Amino acid sequence: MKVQVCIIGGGPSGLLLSQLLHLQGIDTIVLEKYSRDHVLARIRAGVLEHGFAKLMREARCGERMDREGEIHNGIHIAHDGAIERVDLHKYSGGSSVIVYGQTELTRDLYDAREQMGGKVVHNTEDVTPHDVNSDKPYVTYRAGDNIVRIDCEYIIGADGFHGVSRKSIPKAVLREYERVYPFGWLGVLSRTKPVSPELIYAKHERGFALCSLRSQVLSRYYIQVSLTDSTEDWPDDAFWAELKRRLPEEIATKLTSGPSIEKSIAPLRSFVAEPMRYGRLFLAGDAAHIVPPTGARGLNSAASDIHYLYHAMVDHYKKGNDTGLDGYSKRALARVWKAQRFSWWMTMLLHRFPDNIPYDDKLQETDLAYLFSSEAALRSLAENYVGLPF
Ligand code: FAS
Ligand code: PHB
Repeated sequence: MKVQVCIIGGGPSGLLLSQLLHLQGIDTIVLEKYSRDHVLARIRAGVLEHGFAKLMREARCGERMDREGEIHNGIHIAHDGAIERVDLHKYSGGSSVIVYGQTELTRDLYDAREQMGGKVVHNTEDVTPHDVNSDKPYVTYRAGDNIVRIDCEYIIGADGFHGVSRKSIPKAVLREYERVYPFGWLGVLSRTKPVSPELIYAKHERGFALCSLRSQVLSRYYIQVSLTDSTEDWPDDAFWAELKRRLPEEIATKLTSGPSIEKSIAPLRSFVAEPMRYGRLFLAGDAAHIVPPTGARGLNSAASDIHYLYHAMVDHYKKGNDTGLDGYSKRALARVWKAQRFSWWMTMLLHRFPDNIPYDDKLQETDLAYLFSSEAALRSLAENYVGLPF
């Protein structure tokens, strides 16, 4: 088979790019390792930048997001028993975020691919990029006993952190930057009324906590846990009790608990691979960079990669102009590192670090005190949270 662009990975990055390029008449195929149901069973991000939402509308996939998603104009930060609001709308000059689950967003993209007759192949085994540093790259995968070959002009590695694409870039070329945090996030999804109409990020001496939501009947909560913990160590009652301990009294008494319908622990890491292009192979999303979810940047950084790749591909195929493709890695990384910085800062600000010396704890307190005493600091947080310009 021959296509113009072969996309490895059927997560939000790969599907969004495939949809956007299809609308421009550019032929793609998406190769996904797992089934559609497996991909849609993942509970991940929930906050969308306004730039991402705009891209979903351009991809003609924004209808349900705009109908069922919630526009949030603020977040709250709880610390030392108090709770303070960050007016995102005011301090970002009029922007906001949309709270809409990654699961639903990915479902909308799959539906749109299907409706347009898009080529998405599931359960592809041993996907392997070949000759990526030549002008005739191709990808193979195993379908049962058959090896299927896809000849293409470009390969997009949108196969996440554990994918094959990044690993196919020679070590001599690839530079990896990483910071691993000494804790994880235990996340619980429950069919309960969210405790707050806006997100609450809580800093507490027992550790971080986050009150988020997917809808007015579906809540998403997180607590900071040790990396040695397992979900078995956290039966529902223990989770709810610990969450309430970390929230201000006025919030804890209002919190509705219930059976968890999903419970998982995600380790926290900051990671960037450079360059994001090697020959005809372009990396996008988690395949090239990971952030701790404290800044709600993970999915949004993936979307900015897709924004740059989409426009670069259109310029290449429609105008024969390769400036975008040649500048993709530099441009995408410039925005990725800003999301890295913001996510690292939010993580350092709001988590309990077991090895902190008293001086560090004082700095953390002072960082929070400065934040809520300075319009400039609030504007900086707000503009990063709603999404920096593409
Ligand atoms: P994805 O990982 O979503 O998609 C890659 C796809 O490639 C997957 O479907 C995978 O099955 C497929 N694939 C992998 N290897 C392959 C191969 N060899 N061949 C073919 N296909 C292959 N972000 C937030 O903002 N908030 C959160 O709370 C949050 N929670 C997260 C929790 C977890 C556990 C994880 C891992 C991430 C979380 N994130 C969160 C970040 C998340 O939203 C990612 O940024 C987002 O999924 C990135 O999308 P993709 O780049 O499409 O990668
Ligand atoms: C979520 O709703 O899953 C969520 C929201 C904000 C974050 C991280 C996760 O910073």
